[in-house]
Amino acid sequence: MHPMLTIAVKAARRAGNIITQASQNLDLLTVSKKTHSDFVSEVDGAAEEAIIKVLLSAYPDHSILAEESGRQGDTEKSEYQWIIDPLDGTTNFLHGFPKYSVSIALKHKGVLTQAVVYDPNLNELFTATRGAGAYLNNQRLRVSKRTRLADCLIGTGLPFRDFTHMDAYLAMLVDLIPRTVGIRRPGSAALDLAYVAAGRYDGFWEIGLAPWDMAAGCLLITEAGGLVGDLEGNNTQLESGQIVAANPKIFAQLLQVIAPHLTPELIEAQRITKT
Ligand code: 2AM
Ligand code: CA
Repeated sequence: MHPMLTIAVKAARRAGNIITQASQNLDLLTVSKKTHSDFVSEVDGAAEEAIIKVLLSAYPDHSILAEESGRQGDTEKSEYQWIIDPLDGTTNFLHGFPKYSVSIALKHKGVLTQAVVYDPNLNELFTATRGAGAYLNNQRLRVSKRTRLADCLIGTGLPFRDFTHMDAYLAMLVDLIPRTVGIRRPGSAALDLAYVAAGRYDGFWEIGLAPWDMAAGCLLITEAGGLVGDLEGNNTQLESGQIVAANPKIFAQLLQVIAPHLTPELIEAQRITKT
């Protein structure tokens, strides 16, 4: 295992332990609201602190982009940036709904090179190193082999905070439901993307994500032989927050169903981030 991935795994497991311990006493948690239906607990903060401590004690010069504490370090000076979501699926966690994960990715000179998504409930550790493949625990991952959208299980996320694109999103959903065998919405985007890498889903799409929700999942998918892009298939997903991911055959078919429902506003969001 690449030494930087080993450190990331150590950090993810440490965060996982904090989260699991707290999950046994959910009633004791102090919860606050960031915005509408966007919650944060002290567990998010404690897990993030533990991750950053492990990463920075190994690599003190690296910079950080993390969900709760934002940016740390100088991205101009450091070639390395860790992108961290300490608890992806906080709402699920707070409800005792066991679909949440820890997500840690590393960018080197702007390119994703290491990825970890850890599910503490199933003890599933998804890892990837650029050029060296994606793994679930010690098993090599490949995206699914399905070639017809009609045979596919597709994951998504419903808008929960920003409802600007609700109508366009619902039009995509309505169009996709009868064209697939089913749509799922568990609520941890990082874990959903890991499931695309593992071939559990054949594809996934969502609007309005943050880079820490997606960074690790994107590398897992490409290293498992899948494709990731924005709603037009371009490479702006980390900036625009609009993402489509799938095995290579299904990727094109998903884009085709989504295309008629793209609004000027959705396209504009992808253009702005391209430059
Ligand atoms: P978070 O728990 O780290 O905030 C899925 O739609 C993504 O949106 C998740 O990765 C989740 O990340 C985020 N999210 C935040 N609030 C949510 C909510 N109320 N319902 C669903 N997802 C939410
Ligand atoms: Ca998240």
